Amino acid sequence: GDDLKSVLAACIPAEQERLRGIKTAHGSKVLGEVTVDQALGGMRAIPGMLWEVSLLDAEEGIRLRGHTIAELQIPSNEQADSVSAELRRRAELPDHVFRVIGALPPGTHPMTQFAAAILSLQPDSEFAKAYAAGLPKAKYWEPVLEDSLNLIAKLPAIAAAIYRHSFKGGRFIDPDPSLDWAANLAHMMGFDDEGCREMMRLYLTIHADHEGGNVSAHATHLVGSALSDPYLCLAAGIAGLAGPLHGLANQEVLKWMFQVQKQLGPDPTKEALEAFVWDTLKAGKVVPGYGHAVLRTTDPRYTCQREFALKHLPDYPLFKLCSTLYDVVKNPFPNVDAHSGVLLQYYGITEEDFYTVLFGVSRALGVLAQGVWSRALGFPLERPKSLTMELIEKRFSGH
Ligand code: NMX
Ligand code: MLT
Repeated sequence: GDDLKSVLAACIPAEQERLRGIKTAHGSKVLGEVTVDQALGGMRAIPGMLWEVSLLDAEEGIRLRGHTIAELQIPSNEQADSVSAELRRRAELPDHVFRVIGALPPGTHPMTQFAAAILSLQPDSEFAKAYAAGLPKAKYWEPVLEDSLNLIAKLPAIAAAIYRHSFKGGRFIDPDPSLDWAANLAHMMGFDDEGCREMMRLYLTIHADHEGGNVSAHATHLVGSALSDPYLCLAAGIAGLAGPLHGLANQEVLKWMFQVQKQLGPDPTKEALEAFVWDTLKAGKVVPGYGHAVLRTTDPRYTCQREFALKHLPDYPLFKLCSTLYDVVKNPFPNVDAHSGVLLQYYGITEEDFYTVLFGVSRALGVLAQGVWSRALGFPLERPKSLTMELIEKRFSGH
């Protein structure tokens, strides 16, 4: 068959063999040295894990399985339809998930609701059950794939339920079985025009993966290395994505832009905007959406959203503000989060506290796909070495 599981089953043995070959031929070679600065500086650029789904280059940006963002037209129509059908079959959300979301105190941040809803599905984990029943290691990937597909299939309904609960008085909308995964998310949130659907497809594609070291991917990966099931892993990743230096930056960008509009009007001059940026920096705050731990160029995910905006909303005032900001800040360069909220606002998704949930729905694709590979390739428990200041002092100051 050419369903996902059969395709994977057919290519896993060769990849396992490849990994064994790398270990045998190169296992004792040196990948890099680690400086004290790196140990103190958030482990930036230390090569310490495998991540097959995507690879980031500081100058070029992300490649997903070797393809740049601009080249992403991958599946054939039949492949896309088959995955859509597979997800549709698994999409129904158990009633208790709505009750869990509804039971949280009013005002609970959508990302907290998201993590709680994901965890509330964990009792359904096939992997956890199979592991407890003594599943052999070579078969781990099979229930991990099941769990991952079940979870990915349910994420649009979870996200839409959080949206409707938080902002639309809790009136939920049923999925439309004729729609694809992304369009159904827009539909269940209450947005049915084709432009919004197309924006959602773009959004959910470009946020899917950004190699293994970013906070959400690494958190998911780390927890998975303990053989926690995909529900537990994704909840960990989502908790990391909820931080303002990571995924929550897309919410922060909008709050910041609204402050600009409030103080400077809808269409500020470059000079006024520059002064506003300086005020932000002098107040000891970051300019959200700008800068990146790895990228040293404009994020191609930003560029493709800009191209979408130039085509569909060229005269939208918030897009113009976003463009002027680009001209003013330039360095550090804008990342994906500097643009995404502008598109959402245009199509009427105006509640910026919700934006990181959409990032998370997309990010699940990459981190859960890698989770399947991590188990298929038998990756071990992650356990890097930590140090104390005393140890570093003793080692380098000769006492
Ligand atoms: N505003 C103000 N200062 C900044 C910014 C910014 N947007 N970006 C970097 N810097 C500063 C940074 O604090 C550092 O200062 P210092 O040397 O005084 O500590 C200096 O510029 C060099 O920073 P880098 O080493 O290039 O970046 P680093 O790896 O430390 O930080 C981020 C990366 C993403 C944490 C940082 O750029 C930032 O806080 N950006 C704003 C938040 C944001 O947009 N995050 C989203 C990232 C994408 N995502 O979705 O996860
Ligand atoms: C991401 O998409 O994860 C962000 O750009 C952050 C990162 O890569 O570190």
